Amino acid sequence: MHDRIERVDVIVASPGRNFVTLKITTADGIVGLGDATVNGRELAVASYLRDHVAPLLVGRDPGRIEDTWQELYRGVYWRRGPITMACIGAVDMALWDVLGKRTGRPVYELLGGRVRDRVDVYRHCFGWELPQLLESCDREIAQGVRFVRVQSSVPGLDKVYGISKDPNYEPAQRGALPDQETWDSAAYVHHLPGVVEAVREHVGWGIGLLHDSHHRLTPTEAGQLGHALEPYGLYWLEDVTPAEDQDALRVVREHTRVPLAIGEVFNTVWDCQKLIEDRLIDYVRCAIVHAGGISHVRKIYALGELHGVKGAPHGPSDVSPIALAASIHLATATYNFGLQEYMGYPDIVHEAFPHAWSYADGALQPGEEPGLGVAIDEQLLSRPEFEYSTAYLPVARRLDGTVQDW
Ligand code: GCO
Ligand code: MG
Repeated sequence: MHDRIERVDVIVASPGRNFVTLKITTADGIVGLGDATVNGRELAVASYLRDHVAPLLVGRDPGRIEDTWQELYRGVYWRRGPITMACIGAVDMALWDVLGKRTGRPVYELLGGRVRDRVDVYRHCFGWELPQLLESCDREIAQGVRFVRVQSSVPGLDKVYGISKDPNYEPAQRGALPDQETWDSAAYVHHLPGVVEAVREHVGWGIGLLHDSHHRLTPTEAGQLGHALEPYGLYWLEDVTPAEDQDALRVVREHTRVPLAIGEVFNTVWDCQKLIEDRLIDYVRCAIVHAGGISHVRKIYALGELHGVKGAPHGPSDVSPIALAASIHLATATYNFGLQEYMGYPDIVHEAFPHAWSYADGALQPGEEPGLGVAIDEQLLSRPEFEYSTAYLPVARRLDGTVQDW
């Protein structure tokens, strides 16, 4: 045994938004960090970690990363799901962080070493009106970004996924209850192609355009939308149908040649096994945090490599700088990585989680610090203004009042 886990702490704090962080400290004084944030269900992950996982970790060899993963997954019987898998993901990240610090190597070197010079990102561009959307694209492109996800309003709807007044887009809203939104798929499918056409005309053909439908369409609607978008050469259409219905993507594929990306809500390789093996998607979007950590997402990418599917991980504001670091390290060492979402963070989040990874010219770099290269400023986060309070994603209903996948 090289070392043993001595302490396990769970830090729930809110530097602008809620984050759950796992901190593992070893007998040799090495600290490993993992992100366990599940947007809108933070206290469930915190309790799972504190009450059920921490006692199992104390005394263990932190170097047994795969064995710990298997025990937390298979040894519990009640497996899978976002809460369980985010907790396993946090432990896994923290143990890779410890291993990196113990060996003095950045995690990407432990994963096989560099296969690419830069981890390209896409940025989230939005505007209620077209001129604002075009400005938002121009701002990113001027800074060297080559891939933009374009999100726009829909006539007749007063709130839409992906759009906000705040330049730092944040879908979770503080309060005891979720906000309510109305949704109309027909208006959206009718409106979007004109928006994408205008953006394509404005930015030219050298920029990759993406769009997120946020799991809202039926397979037929999704097929129609994909077909209508084909002339504008989308880089990908994201989350077109509710992700758990893997056969829906087969129907979408029959109607359109637009590249498809899905998977930010997947938690294991089994959630996307059919999609990958049957080549029903082009990009798999699992986040390191929600799909069991580096060890498990690595297996998802490996399955993807066999079938021509690339990794394109989720990277919104609710994936903390720790999980983003894990994502960058894995992308740096993975041949069939495609594109990283990078929504960015307000300054206070960068201050709360000082990090070696860096962003410039539309790309991320892992940095050369041992481990994941991210710290946590616990003193800053202990200030009363950064205390956790409930925040929820909105709930959407269709025009007839039935619940719509948000
Ligand atoms: C994305 C996502 C997010 C999610 C958010 C939910 O592709 O960035 O769709 O914006 O809505 O992560 O917590
Ligand atoms: Mg998405």
